[in-house]
Amino acid sequence: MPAATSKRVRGTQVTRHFIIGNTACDLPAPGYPNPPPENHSKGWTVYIKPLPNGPDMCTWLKKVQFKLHHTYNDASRTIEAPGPFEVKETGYGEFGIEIRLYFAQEAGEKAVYREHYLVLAPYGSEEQQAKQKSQNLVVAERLETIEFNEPTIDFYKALTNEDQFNWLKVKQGQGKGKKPTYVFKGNADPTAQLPEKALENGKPAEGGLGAGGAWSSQFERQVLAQLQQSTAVLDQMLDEEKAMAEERRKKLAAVGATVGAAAK
Ligand code: SLL
Repeated sequence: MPAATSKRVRGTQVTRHFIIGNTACDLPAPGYPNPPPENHSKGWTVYIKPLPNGPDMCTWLKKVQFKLHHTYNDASRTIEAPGPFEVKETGYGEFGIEIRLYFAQEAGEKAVYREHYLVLAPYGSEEQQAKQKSQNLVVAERLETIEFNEPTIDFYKALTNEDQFNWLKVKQGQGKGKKPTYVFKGNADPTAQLPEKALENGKPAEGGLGAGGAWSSQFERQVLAQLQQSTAVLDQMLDEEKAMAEERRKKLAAVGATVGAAAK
């Protein structure tokens, strides 16, 4: 019999945004073994992380399994909450990393699958590539979304609890014998929504949208607009394809009619 806690909140949906990505650099580099393993020219870190002012991921995420290329020892790496949900490695080549997200017990949800293709080489415009080379840092990230449909009552409570923003707080000015107070750092409000404008270090970003850890609903709309544009192109191709099919059908019918008439 299902536990009472598995009852679901009908007609409710809770959305969580998060980031999947990797950083990469040429070796040797700080934080990676020096000298690097033989033939390993790159250091990289693949990760799942929350939005800069978003809720704690551990409210919904229990563990993450990263499946690396088979050339790695122990290719399957599992990181338990509280994380950080990341794998730091060295290597020579790019490959697709299979990522499995396991949800908190009370979610009562099956694990979901995502993939991230490791990016090791500088990319983008010439200017962007020059910047990545001079900083010896490539960052390849994308925004991901998970929808919890009709969450269980316990899970819904966790997803709506203020405590999930505690990780954004810092200890402030405690005097001797006084209880420390915790306040939010940065000047952007904690929220589970995407900020309207891209944020960088808690401030509205000046640079490109979605670049360098800046995520916003403005960026989301931009991606949507691009998708709509691609859809329009596909629709047009489909229309053309249909018109050509109709043309072929007419021609065939005409041929059929001629053959039929000749047979009489
Ligand atoms: C390629 N598709 O052929 C890629 C393969 C291999 C990744 C990438 C080293 C692992 C190790 C490594 O970088 N493997 O030696 O531990 O280019």
